[in-house]
Amino acid sequence: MNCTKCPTSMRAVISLPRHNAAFCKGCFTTFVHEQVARAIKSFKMFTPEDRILVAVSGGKDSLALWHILLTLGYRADALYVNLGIGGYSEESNRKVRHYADTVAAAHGAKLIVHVVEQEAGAGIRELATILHRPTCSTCGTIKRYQFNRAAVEQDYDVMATGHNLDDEAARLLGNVLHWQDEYLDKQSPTLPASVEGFAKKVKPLCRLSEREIAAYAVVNRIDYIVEECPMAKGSKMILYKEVLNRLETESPGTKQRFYWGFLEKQTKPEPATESMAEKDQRTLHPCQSCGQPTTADTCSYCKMMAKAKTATPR
Ligand code: Q46
Ligand code: ZN
Repeated sequence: MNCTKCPTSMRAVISLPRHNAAFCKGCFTTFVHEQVARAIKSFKMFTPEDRILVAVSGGKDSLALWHILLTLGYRADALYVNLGIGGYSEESNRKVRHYADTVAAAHGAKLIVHVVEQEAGAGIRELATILHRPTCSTCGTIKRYQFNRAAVEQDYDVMATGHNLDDEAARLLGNVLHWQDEYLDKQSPTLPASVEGFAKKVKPLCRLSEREIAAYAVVNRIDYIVEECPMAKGSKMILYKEVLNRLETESPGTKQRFYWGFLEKQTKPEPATESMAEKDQRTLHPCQSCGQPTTADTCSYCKMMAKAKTATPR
């Protein structure tokens, strides 16, 4: 398959069914940069003057995000929180440091490292056991706290995370399944610094799927940790992602329509609510032919029957 974008028709490295396109290396990189630039602009995330703190984990999403922001010329430093989860944390720590030393440093960007064990006296798993709480909820609280505090204390204008379209669609599905209204309100790709002490938070990868970011990382030779955190096994998020992937295979673009449709609804002002009965009273009147309620002059039943009478039998 060839690239659907460039005149030279280079060989495509990825096909994107939801966009009806296939891209070569160069066009794909441009596509990814454009998607991020669009998200930054349409959700008013930050400007080139702002100082950004990227939350990095060593995985593809956060390292790709750091890479894209630096390539686009933004002032982006990164914060890595070492959770102390055995070999997984050691390896992710190595990947983050490697990227910081070999790529980010040349852009004048620095890496800040927090070690949970040093700050809290124990790693995430031990803390969860002591507190009788699930590891991931303990981890979530600690990471949110550390990132926010670092961003505020070190005067960053905004904190950026690598959440992608798959993450956000899966989270939305979970919130809708349980009708968690207050969480739905917080699903915007830009959350303002609502009160003193709260950093502004943004998700510049919200227009890109997990598969697209993985391809971007490979094409741009970003060395990331492929292994997932061992604590993620069996999580609801993984299940929701699998369900959405099934739907996406059957009908490309489902994930995008689901999440973007939600964002669109969120930004539109609520129309004055009209009850179903009020709407019916406004739009329905008797059919000219039979008298049953209809929105047209003649109801669809009468139209169909009139047509059947005039049609010649086969
Ligand atoms: S890092 Fe932390 Fe995740 Fe690992 S312990 Fe759970 S929450 S799975 S994104
Ligand atoms: Zn091309």
